[in-house]
Amino acid sequence: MSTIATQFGIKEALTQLGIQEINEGTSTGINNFSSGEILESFSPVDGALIAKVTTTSAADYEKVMQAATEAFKVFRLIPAPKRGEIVRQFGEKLRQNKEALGKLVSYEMGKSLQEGYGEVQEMIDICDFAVGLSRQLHGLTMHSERPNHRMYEQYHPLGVVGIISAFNFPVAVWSWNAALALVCGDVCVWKPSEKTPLCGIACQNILAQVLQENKLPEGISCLITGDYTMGELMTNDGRIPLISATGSTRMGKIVAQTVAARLGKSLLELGGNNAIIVTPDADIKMTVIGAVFGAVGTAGQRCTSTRRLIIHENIYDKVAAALVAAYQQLRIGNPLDENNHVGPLIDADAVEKYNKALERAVAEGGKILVNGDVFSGEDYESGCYVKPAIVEAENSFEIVQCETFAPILYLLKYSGTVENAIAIQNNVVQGLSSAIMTNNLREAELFLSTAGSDCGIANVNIGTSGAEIGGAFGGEKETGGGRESGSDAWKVYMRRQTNTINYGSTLPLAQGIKFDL
Ligand code: UN1
Repeated sequence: MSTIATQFGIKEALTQLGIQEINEGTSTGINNFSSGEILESFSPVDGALIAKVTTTSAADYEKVMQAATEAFKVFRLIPAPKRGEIVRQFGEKLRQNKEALGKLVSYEMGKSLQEGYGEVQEMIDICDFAVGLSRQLHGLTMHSERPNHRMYEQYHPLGVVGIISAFNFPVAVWSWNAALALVCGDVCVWKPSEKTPLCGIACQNILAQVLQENKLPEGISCLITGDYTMGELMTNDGRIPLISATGSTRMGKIVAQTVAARLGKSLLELGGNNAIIVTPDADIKMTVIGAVFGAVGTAGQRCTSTRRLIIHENIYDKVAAALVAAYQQLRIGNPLDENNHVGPLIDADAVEKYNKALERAVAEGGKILVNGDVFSGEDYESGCYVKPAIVEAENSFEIVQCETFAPILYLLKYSGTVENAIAIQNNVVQGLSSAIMTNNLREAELFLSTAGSDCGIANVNIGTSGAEIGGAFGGEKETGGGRESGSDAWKVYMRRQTNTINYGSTLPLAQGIKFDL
């Protein structure tokens, strides 16, 4: 264990979560089996090796799918509220393990400890939501056009749900899918990011304990680890009716096409290019808090991170100055130390993308307002710590049109009415999250109207990130169109069936057709 890991109790956290030096990363629960290559998980916090994982081989994958398919036959017959009880117990175990899991998230992924705990809280919240939902998987009833007939619709479980998740929310995004899928009667096969396999193993261990305590088949929740080739097996697999994938737009396009080729369903939560519009009627103090947290929280590695600020020219200088001053207050360093605001990027590749994006922004004519930098020295040993930067730019810059997973905030100026700002905000290929800062009712309502933001999430006087689990989460355009988490997102995890019952003694046909024999 490294000095930081020892100092911040990572070893104890790993032990509590059942993580050993070498872990079986293929799992259908308690009885793990895996025989693939070794994957090493390094912490971006200090560059230290945390643990090793034996990944899933193609043969292991077959075993997992068989276990999952068998488990579904049992699980689908358990009444939904009883499945909710399983999810309730899982939520309880998450409460008991919140500290340990939050620490592991922070250490393996690099987000601040508070955000690590926040992520586990999202898991607990979605479990609570799913428990209530387990008694509300309603369909509608309709009036039949025929006498003595009744029509209604009902929702049945789909089967095996494949979950492919990203490194930036290594536990919460899985739980949004898994908690809903489980109350819906589905079983889950999860491939976490190869950058955060230990978070996956920790969650799997917690859920597997609940299944074991309830004498349920361990195949109800399966974990597979490895690189994109595992994802390919899943997306091509006709035994998986739904693939829920979170990640880049590039990855999502491949997943969408592969799953569509076999007429499977996919739920995609891909890149964002989220903006906050700041109008002359904005509260500047609130704007600064929302924008800074949105841009530098999780080191700019949320799909909901604020990447663009669209500021009215009359208040542009004032807002820019307030932001520059706020950025001087930021403390960048070990995310386990709660005095720091910003932790490291995930790896060296991300640092390179950050550097390249800043270079390109300048090459395209951008003006640096807050310098970027890569930290070096003893406290930044992993080499992944970067300084959040602010660049004055134009929406038309190629780099501004791209999602760079790093703390780079582009300031864009607009003049005239809010319609102009909305046009800039919508003029990107992505459509996840958006916000407006204004105390002007007309501006706020216009932003939320049909002629307003084209994103899946549109907020007033809040930043772009930090959505609550109760709403449906996802976005339009190249964000992929999927909705996860709250509201009626559960419907995608079930198949809908329309039932018509004739309780009379004749057989009238619909549409008035006569067919007498
Ligand atoms: C993501 O970055 O993939 O709204 C999810 C938020 C978080 C979830 C982000 N609740 O910022």
